[in-house]
Amino acid sequence: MQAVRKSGVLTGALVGLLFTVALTAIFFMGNRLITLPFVPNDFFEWLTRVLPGTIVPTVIEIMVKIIRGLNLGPTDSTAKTAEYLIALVQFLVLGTVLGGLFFVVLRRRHVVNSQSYLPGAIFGGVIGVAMLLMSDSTNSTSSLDPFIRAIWILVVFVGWGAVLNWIYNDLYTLPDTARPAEVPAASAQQLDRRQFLIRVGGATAAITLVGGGVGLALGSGDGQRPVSSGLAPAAESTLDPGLTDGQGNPLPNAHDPVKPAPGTRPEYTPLKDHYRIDINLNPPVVAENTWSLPITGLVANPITLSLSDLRTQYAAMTQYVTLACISNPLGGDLTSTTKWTGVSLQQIMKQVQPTQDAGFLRITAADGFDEYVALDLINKDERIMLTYEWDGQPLLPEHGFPLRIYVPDLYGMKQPKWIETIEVVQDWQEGYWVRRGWSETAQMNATSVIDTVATNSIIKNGDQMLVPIGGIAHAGARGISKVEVQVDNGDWVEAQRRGPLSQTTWVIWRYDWPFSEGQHTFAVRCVDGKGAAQIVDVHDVAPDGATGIFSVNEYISNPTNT
Ligand SMILES: Nc1nc2c(c(=O)[nH]1)N[C@H]1C(S)=C(S)[C@@H](COP(=O)(O)O)O[C@H]1N2
Ligand SMILES: [Mo]
Repeated sequence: MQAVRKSGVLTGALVGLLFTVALTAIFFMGNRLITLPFVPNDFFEWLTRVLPGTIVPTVIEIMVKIIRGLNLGPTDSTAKTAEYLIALVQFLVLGTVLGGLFFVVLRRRHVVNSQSYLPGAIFGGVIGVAMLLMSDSTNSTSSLDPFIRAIWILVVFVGWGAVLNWIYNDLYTLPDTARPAEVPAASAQQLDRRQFLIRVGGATAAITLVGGGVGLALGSGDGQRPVSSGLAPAAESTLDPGLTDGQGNPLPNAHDPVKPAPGTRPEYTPLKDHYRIDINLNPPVVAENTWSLPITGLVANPITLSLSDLRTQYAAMTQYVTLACISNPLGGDLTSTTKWTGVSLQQIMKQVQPTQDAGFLRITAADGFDEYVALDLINKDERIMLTYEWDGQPLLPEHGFPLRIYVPDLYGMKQPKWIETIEVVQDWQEGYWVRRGWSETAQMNATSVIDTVATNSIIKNGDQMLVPIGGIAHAGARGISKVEVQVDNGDWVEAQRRGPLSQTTWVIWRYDWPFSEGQHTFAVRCVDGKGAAQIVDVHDVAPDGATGIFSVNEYISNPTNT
């Protein structure tokens, strides 16, 4: 094997890919068994945080469009699934490239007679160090001691590099005497290589099956960490499930005579269906017993609060809130309503006493997210609160356990979950998404949506037939003073409004439309509580949130008489 015939790049890439599949299976098993870091996800999360400017938001926007365009399912969970897939593919591509690179470099250096695994082990070690730094900076797939995590990642990558080297040696440093004399050199080597790769492929498949299988069968894995609930099970309720909260308590507007048109989204979102948007594949793990909240900076009286301090030392406040993501397209499902409980920041600011220079709260979160809130705003609005419960339960891990903030009227991007620190500072700065091109103010736009044209719930009114049409209207904390519906470019007709759960939630509206068979276009618009009409100009979500008139076009056929 003296002559260097091929660069080795393709062979190296193939071996790199196979071993990275096995590597992924090993990381998966470690993660599921004892929550060792799942490096492919950590690598993905690291990348999404360091990629400059608007690359990530643009990718998200395209993803949301595809999901909605192809009707692939709920936007948030489908997007997360897509992200997991991207994370996996990205990691495999990286392993493939590194495998090719490794072979090329050894070939270039004419390493043809070595039986050492050292170059590979070093190569793997260098990648391992890079990976453990990335994994550490995201810190979201493992709750284990950093030292154990580091050793695990290093050992696995050193092993990966060493086996890469072992394959290289076997493919490219076969002694000439091992080859039958009558077979031409090239084909003998190719035969060996093919057999060899089949064996490597087999071994890889075995590791992958065992790792993946053990991981799936035995592990509890992350994302399933126990959540302390400590609450009595939901009481039996005789009320319509759409009219109670998660504990079965009647909602404040349960007796409102205006009922939602059949098919309208639930006015109070079941907790499990609340949309979820954040920069993490798996929610950060925050343990209640080690968590505490330092409130420091420009204050006369810095304090540190535990979760139980927050629960017991301050008056609790409960508010019904509709949250929306600035990435929610017109008529989209990235908006939900639930009951938030926490402590008004006015109480806490009174206690810490910001100094003369103090201007803003800088809030940081366990996942590296950060945002700023103006003290002026807090002083004006007692509803701004540190929130520890949703729907009468401690926050779920994916919704920010143990603590998140509520700031009325602003999109979710301004409202950190998993809060870790609050520092009172003098000057405003751009928060996480603002630095990536999204709105500085992020005030919620007024929006109205048709959820249903309920042709199978027609109401007979004398000889008239009425089709209930309905949906939601929302304008942040500004309320809704009017909803109007237009059919086929006719006059705008005012719809009925159901009394909302609070000033800051969406309003359920309905319009009982006099039926006529045929193709029809239905449109809706609203006016906010301050008299400002919904913006009709069509804008996509970036950078200020979607605007425009929502409409549906449908063929309405004569209901079969029964
Ligand atoms: N720490 C942290 N907080 C965050 C985010 C995040 O990525 N990290 N995403 C924000 C965005 S963009 C939205 S829309 C809301 C969504 O909250 P939810 O997932 O609980 O519905 O959380 C906000 N708070
Ligand atoms: Mo968002």
